[in-house]
Formats: sequence, structure tokens, C-alpha cells
Amino acid sequence: MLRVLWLFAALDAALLLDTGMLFPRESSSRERKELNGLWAFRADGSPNRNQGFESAWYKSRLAETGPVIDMPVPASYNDITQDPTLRDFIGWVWYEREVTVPTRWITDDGLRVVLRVGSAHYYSVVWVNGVKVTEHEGGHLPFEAEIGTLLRKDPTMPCRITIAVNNTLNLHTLPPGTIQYMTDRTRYPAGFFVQNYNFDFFNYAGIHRPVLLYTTPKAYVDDITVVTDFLDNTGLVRYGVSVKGTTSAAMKVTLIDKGGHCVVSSNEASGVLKVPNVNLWWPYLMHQNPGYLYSLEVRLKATDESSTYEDVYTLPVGIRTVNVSSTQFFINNKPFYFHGVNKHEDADIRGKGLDWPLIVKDFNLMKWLGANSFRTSHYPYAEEILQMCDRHGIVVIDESPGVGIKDIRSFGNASLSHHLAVMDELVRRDKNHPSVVMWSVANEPAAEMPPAENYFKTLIMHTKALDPTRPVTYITDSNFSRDKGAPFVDVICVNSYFSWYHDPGHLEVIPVQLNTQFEDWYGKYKKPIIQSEYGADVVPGLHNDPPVMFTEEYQKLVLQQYHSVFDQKRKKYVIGELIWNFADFMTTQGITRVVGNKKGVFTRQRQPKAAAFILKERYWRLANETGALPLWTKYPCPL
Ligand code: BDP
Repeated sequence: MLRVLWLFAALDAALLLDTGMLFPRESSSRERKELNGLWAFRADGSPNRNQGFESAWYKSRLAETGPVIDMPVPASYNDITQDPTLRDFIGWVWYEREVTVPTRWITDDGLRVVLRVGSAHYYSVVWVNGVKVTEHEGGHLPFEAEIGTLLRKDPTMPCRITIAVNNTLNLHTLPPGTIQYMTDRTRYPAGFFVQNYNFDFFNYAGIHRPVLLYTTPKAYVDDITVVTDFLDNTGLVRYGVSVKGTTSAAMKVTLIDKGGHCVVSSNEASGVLKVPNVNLWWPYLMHQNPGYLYSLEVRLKATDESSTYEDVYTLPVGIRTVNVSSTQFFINNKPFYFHGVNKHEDADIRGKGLDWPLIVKDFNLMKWLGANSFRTSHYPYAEEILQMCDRHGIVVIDESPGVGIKDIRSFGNASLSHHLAVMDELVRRDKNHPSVVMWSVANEPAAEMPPAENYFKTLIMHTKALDPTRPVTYITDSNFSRDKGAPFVDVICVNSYFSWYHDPGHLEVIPVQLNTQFEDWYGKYKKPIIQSEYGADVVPGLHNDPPVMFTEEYQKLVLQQYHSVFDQKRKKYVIGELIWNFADFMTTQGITRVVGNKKGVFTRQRQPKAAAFILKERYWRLANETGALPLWTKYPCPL
């Protein structure tokens, strides 16, 4: 009974935002029209980058106000052309596309037509046929606008969608950045400026995720929240459906198993579904049948004076629990050890653009490696990736774009309120993914600064209130004095680069320094610890024995030194290890980066370096010790 009460409390807290952001799915009542492909594009190269607004480029076809080039969507625009000024462009760029909408979408005024952008970096303004329909701050999260009413005003007009995107960062954006104007005319040309930021990945920009139109009936399912639990072999799915466009709707909610059989149903908009002989959602390598998903089908029927509306939305649901003690992390009450990776959304040519071949390749590589988890360093990843995680049982630490918060002015109220809003959007989008087991509110902020304590306390408490069912963390660097947020987190996540950024070349310091790191943090906070980053750069193919930095041998040895300490501490309170990084990735240019960060165990083209084999052998061994593998996958790992 207590557990059920807790489920009620969790759900109410999770419904703070007033509209939902359900992933757009087709159903018998909903259609989708993808707008991926080629868009017309122009960067606004005017000195103040504002000509597009001054000359109202959104009012007519983009080609009528100046030259345009082809730009693929989704993709970052930076690496698409041979023009270095576009690669390094800062300011507004303009995208445009015309689409023919099916006539019935216009004639049927019982339909909503929604324009949705999966993500665009960083600030976006959207017009349809010259009328502004929405704007949104922040990359990495979706936004949408209802445009049916507008299209119906003049059904003879084609639907012209214009999206202006600006990648300029400031002290209050997430991540933060600054624009620096160089005014010394003896050294810089007129108008020269650069964008500075304190994070170690290229600030790719553009429309990064799919753009689409979808329909719903006027009365529709706006949001669904599920929170799951189980008692013995009965699953409990506490759900709440929020409906818009009607004040009274008849509802049928059905939970369907993988075989398509109805397991349990209800006619209420909220309640607890009891699932007999439950198939729990298990992580990859922890169970023979990982990633089990039920389908929660929500059907609503509403009537007004003129019509009857029916809406159907089906949400995948994994039934599992997550808990933390002072020394362990539990999934379904069984200890879970994170043996995984940190990733980036990053690849040749497309930058941060969503790319299915890349996504599937990365999942195949993670499974080959024996990785059971990853952290979405350093921003929320595409929903399509989280759906893959749900299906394959890959566990996720879901991180906000709070990276590179190093300037004291980024700890003020403007920054905090934006950071809180981003957590709202993140939790609203990702709350129903069984793969997401923890929220990370930030990476390596300058947490030693005086305002940091209040900032992180507020942020972490807010996130816990939004979602009391998942632990919350932020990622700290190895500097033990930077612990202002640590009292509030559920799990300590520490990044360290011993024998790399400190004591370069001295592999022998790793065991003692890592031991000190763990003992310090655990001794003070008595909370479980994840080594959330460690690693070393390698220029692939570079060899030296005895090992020296940047060679394949050195990266292998760094890993092995860390692993020996993990093996002692994981018997105590270390609950995971995430390598930095899964693959090489692009950064801004600088003297410490040779065409990007090379700490990947795979190259940017996804070929293994020598360290990948060390990791693979280890992860399969760990899986064998901590999971429940069938015989055929037992250590030694498969070829
Ligand atoms: C860590 C950062 C990560 C960097 C990494 C590195 O969290 O973003 O890429 O260092 O320097 O501190 O390789």
C-alpha cells in the first residue's frame, strides 16, 4: 500500500508542465509527414547578423531575398560545404522548405496539425507562410506549434516553413559561452570576433533532429506519465493521461504484452494497472530477455456539438524499479554495475545530425563491447536513441546541457531559471523511458564558487521534485574541494584523468591517486560512486613501447591501471565505470587537440583502437560476474 501511495505522489509531481511532449507516433487517428531532406539555406553574413530580421526574410521565399544553397535536414551545417566561414559561422542561419499538406488536413477542422522540430541548436524562431508560430531556446530538446488554424486561413497557399537558428551562446545559455570582439586593428580585421566556451566539443549548429508535421484530433491525448513498480510477480503500472481539447472524454487504457495480448485495461484517466506474471524490463547482459516492453494503448473518445473525436496513442512501457543505497545501485532490487561508455552525438560530415546508420552501428558496437550503459554527455540525446536503449536494455544516465559552467556570472538567477526550465523540458520528454535510470544536471561546473551551493541545491531539489522516482547527480571533476553540490546528489559521479592532465606520462601514480579519490569522496559523503570519466588520447596507429602518451599502448595501460583499482572498490561502493570516450569526436581548434578529441576507444569512423579489446574483455567478464548470462555468452567474450 505504501508503495502505491508513493507512486501517486511521484506522478503528481511529474505533471508540472502544462503541455506534454509525447513522441509523435502514427496511429489510426494520427498521421505523420516527415520533412527531412533538402531545405533552402542561407547564413546571414551581415555585420550585425540581423539583416534577415530587418529585411523580413520570412515574408517571402528565401530565394527571393538572396542566394540559397541546399542544406540537408537533419544535419549540422558546419561540415557540409567547403567554406570555412560557414564551418565557423556564428549568428543567424535561415532554413526554408515548402510542403504540400494533404487537402483533408485542411478541410477537416476537427484536426490539429502540429509542426515539430526534434531539436535545433541553439535559438530558433519558426514562421509558417510568414507568420511566426513559435520560438525556442536551447538545442537538444524538441519544440512544436499547432499550425492547422493558420493553414486553414488561406487553403490556396502552400505551406512555407521558415526556421531561423542562432548558435550564439552567452553567459546564461546552456551551455554558456561568450562573444569576444577583437578591436586592435593592427592585429585583427574590422568586425573580427570569436565565440569562447569552456566545453570540449565543437559547437555544431543547425537543425539536428527530424522536422515533421503530424496530426491529432481536436480532442487528444496531450501527455501520459507512467511510473512502475512490482510486488512479487505482479507488475504495477501507475499511469496518468492528460487530455486536451475537451472537458469530458471516455477513455480506454489497455496494456498489451509483446505477443499482442491484452494484459489489463481500465476506463479511467489515471490509476494503477496490475500486471500478473510480469515480464520486467532488464538491462542488457543482466538477463536473458533484456528490454522487455509492453505497449500502453490509450484510446479516447470525445463529442462536441458538431463531431465525435477519437484519438489513439500507444506508449512503450518497461516495468522496472531503480533504487540507491549508500553502497549500491539497484535495478529491480538487484545490484547493477554500470560498465559502459560516455558518448557524443558526433560524426564526420553530419556533425550532430541524427543519422540512423550511425545510431545502429553505435548500438552494435556497444553490444559488441559488452557495454550495458552510457551517459548522454553532455546534453540530451535524440529520443530515437533513447527508444533504442529501451528496446535493447541499454541503461542511460540522462544529462542536461549544463556543461562548461565556469564563469561566476553563469550562477546568477537568469542562468538558474533557464537551467530549471531545461530540466522541466528534459524530464517531460524522457520521464517514461525505462532505460533512463538517473538524471545528471551538469558536468564539471566550477562548483567551488560561492554561489554554486545554492545553485545546485535548487537545481537538484527541483529535479527530485519533478521526478522522485529516479536518483539525481551532477558530474564533478577530481578536485575534491569542488564539492558544493555533492551533499544533495544521490550518487557521486567523478571524472579524473590521472597520468594525463596531471603527472603526464606517469602511469605509476594512477593506483595511489585513484584510491585517494575514492576514499576521499566515500569517506566524506557515504554515497555510491561512479567513475564517470577516465581515459587518454590516442592518435590511432601510433605505437611506442615502453608506452608514451598518445600511443595505443599508453591508452591501454591507463585503462588497466584504473581497472585494477575499480576491481578493489567495486566490492565496496564503486557502482560503475564509464570510459571517456566511446569514439573520437570533433572539438574547437586548439593546441591540445589534434583534429578533435582522441580519447575514443573507437575512431570517429567507428574502428576499434587497441584499448577497445581490453575494454571488451573486461566488460564481458564483469557481465559474467554481475549479470545472469546464458551459457553461450559466458566469458571469454564472443569474437
Ligand atoms: C572532461 C570533460 C570532457 C572532456 C574531457 C577531456 O568532461 O568533456 O572532453 O575532460 O579533456 O573533463 O578529454
